[in-house]
Amino acid sequence: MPATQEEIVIKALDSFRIELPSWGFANTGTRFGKFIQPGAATTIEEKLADAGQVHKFTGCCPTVAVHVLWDFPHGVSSVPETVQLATKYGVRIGAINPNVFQDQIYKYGSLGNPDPTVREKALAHILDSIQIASLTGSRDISLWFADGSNFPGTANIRRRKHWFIEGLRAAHDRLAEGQRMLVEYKPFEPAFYHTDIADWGMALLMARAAGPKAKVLVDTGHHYQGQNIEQIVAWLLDEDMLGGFHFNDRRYADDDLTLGCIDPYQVFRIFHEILLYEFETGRRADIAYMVDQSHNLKGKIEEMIQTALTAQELYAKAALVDHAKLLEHQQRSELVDAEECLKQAFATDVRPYLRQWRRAHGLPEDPLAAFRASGYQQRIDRERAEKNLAAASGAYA
Ligand code: PSV
Ligand code: MN
Repeated sequence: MPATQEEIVIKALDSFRIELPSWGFANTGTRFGKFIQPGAATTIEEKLADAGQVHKFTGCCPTVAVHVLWDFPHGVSSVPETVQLATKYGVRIGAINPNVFQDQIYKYGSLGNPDPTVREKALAHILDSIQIASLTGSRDISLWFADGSNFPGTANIRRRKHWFIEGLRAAHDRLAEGQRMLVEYKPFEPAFYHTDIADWGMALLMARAAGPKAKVLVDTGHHYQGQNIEQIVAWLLDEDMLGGFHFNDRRYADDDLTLGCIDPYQVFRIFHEILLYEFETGRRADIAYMVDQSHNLKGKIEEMIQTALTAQELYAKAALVDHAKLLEHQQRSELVDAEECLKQAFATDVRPYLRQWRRAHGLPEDPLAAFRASGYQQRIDRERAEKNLAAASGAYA
């Protein structure tokens, strides 16, 4: 007997988890300035506590990605305490993000810097991050490089490519059993002429050159306008090279807006390609779903809850595509019927099934309302206001 919609959605939700970024709870802004929120997190403890709230009310965000410089300013020595804090707040440490873009030495790049001493420092920081990952029990080391140049002729593009391969290989060699290296790409910003790892093809090539534990990370905001992201996803899946996502939405560039706020059908199509791949191959796609957003204006915890709920909803809708029927229509080039398979699933109201899943897991049916009623936000607004206002001119914390 074919499974009912309800059964399909419940099964899909049982397997769906999405990782929160620690930096999504901190004060962030644009290059024009930051609007400080009284309750924003300024320490790793506060970030983990806030992430714990999101998981407590949604039940689908058990892990938190951390950024080494922002979250482990004292390096490896602060790791055991951080792991304990995560446990205290009901979450685990997820992907480890080295930071080789913020220090002054990285003005002209990190692994792509013409100065070998800077390349060595960048590599040393990545190796420290791998050690941190071993101590936190994290599987993924997530690498994003701001490297690039602003003016034609100023950087040797081919030499930098070789230095990148050299550095990534050296880092790959130090990965422990079961660890992975995720290589993220981005077409521009902060570099505005060339970026060393600018697109999925370059990231794929770098990951292949680094070694078998390296995969590509797709940040949905890191594409040119109009680019077909789900095709990139389908190709990477087919090459067994898709390692994870940084989810966010955008209207113009890397806007880091709430997942699905501008184009929910885009997110649905990405999930659809993954689930179709799983249906056709009979294999579970081994992907780290993560959020990478900058909550400049909305309440940070509220926006994160909204994100998690939207991700669940769009994943559930994608699970409702009738894959067997779709494949037949595709094979016969029955265009309208094939497209309708997607549109019907996307139009289905899955919210009653989501509420049912939450009830079955002892979660509130409306996590956002439950969080608001809990008084947590009011409490942290009170407790953290003074510190936040004092730090109003600081950098990312
Ligand atoms: C860069 O824009 C990026 O997407 C990378 O993933 C960084 O780690 C993250 O944002 C933090 O700002
Ligand atoms: Mn990202």
